[in-house]
Amino acid sequence: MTSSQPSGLGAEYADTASEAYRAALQVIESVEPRVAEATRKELEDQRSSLKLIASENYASPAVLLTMGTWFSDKYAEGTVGHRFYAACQNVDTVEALAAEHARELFGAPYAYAQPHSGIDANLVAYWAILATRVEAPALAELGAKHVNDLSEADWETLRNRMGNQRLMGMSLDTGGHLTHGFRPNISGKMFHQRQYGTDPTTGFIDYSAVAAAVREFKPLVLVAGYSAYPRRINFAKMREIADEVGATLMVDMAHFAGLVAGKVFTGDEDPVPFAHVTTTTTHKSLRGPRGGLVLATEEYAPAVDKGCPMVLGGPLSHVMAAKAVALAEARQPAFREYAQAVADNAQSLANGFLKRDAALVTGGTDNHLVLLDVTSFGLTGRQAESALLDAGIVTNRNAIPADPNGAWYTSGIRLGTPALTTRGFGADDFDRVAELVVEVLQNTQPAAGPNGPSKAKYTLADGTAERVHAAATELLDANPLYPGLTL
Ligand code: DSN
Repeated sequence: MTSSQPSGLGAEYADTASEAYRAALQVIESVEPRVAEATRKELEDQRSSLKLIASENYASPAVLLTMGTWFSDKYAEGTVGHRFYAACQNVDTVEALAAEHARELFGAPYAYAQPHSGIDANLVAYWAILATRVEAPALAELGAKHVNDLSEADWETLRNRMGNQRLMGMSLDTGGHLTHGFRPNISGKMFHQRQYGTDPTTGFIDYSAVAAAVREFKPLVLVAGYSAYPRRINFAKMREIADEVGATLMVDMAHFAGLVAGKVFTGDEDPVPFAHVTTTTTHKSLRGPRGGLVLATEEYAPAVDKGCPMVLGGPLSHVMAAKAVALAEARQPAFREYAQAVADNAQSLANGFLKRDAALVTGGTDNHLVLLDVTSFGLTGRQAESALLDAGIVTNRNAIPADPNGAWYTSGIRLGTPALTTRGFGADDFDRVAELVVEVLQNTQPAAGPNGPSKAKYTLADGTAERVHAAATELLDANPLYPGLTL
């Protein structure tokens, strides 16, 4: 990186990036013009909408450009220095750099940069936990080094043991993720699963209730982390709870990794010192390329390191290179300012809703997201999401605890601050965003479909979409996406 502080959107090298993108699009256009056109259009669309999806962000042009190289052409199954293919020396360099930056940034003993996504990272972690906690001791007990050395009967016994372990994670409707043991997901099928929720009155995690549930169920894996819980977690407490029953604590910090990297979450709120295995995506609040990471203690590192080809297909070396660049950016002091602004802006967004009498799950936030309960507007999440989109506000519908409309239509809207904070939005801008969201929802009415009441149909009062879109455009123009970048 240069000695100047990167803005996050590459304003300091915008002219060079513009030349690079113009040339790239010209080359693409010569082969398949429709792809070049869609690529240009995607930038226009992202520039002209209020992106409030809590899991999205804008990576720097340095990160994006790193992905468009010949690293994509290389197979490199295996791990650094131990590949199933020849000529992987440059892949080794970028993978080792990504892992080094991740270890330094998060203070982790070991980092694995290969997962293609957060779900992949969680699958790698689950297999690593099973391999470390179940497979390795069974092999030792049977005096075998490798599963191929086992008799058919012993192998069957081991397979049964591997397939009969227990996992406990936060339920989907209270903010957990599909991969935290939701029964229809593979995580809920490969393990016997049980879920913990939040306090029905406050919406907060009740640690004594989690402890009681864990004591009763005695999981091998206790998962902490969330996709839609608007509060911080005390990981010291979660580790205590896990230790009481000898469970492995796995933390999925995909949503808040940027706040950990930026030292907003420290002490008991930093999962890395407490978790045996920590997983994350790299493209959410961490502001990197689309992908995943696993951090682990020395105990779990050897099994995680076998992630490819155990669980993962060939590593995306071009994306690992981009992870190295993004993690180098996240180690700059400016990233701490960014992370603090993400949290401050979420406060402002939450206060903006509360002062306009909109209901928030848990009554507010202390991370990067808010979960708006849209039942007070007489709407489903699906109706609210669609009406907001009509006005150029991109959010996603999300279940709320004990959601009466289920996981498809939902009763909530999840909104996050990482992306617009990268654009430069401040506290006042987020107050205005809350005002615009409320204006849309107040002007939206449920409508009937051909067969009667519908959870998807709605009408938006005339002029609302245009009025709100114009107001949003003022905010967007004041905080341009990729300033100086011209195609
Ligand atoms: N899709 C991510 C999110 O939006 O939270 C999690 O998988």
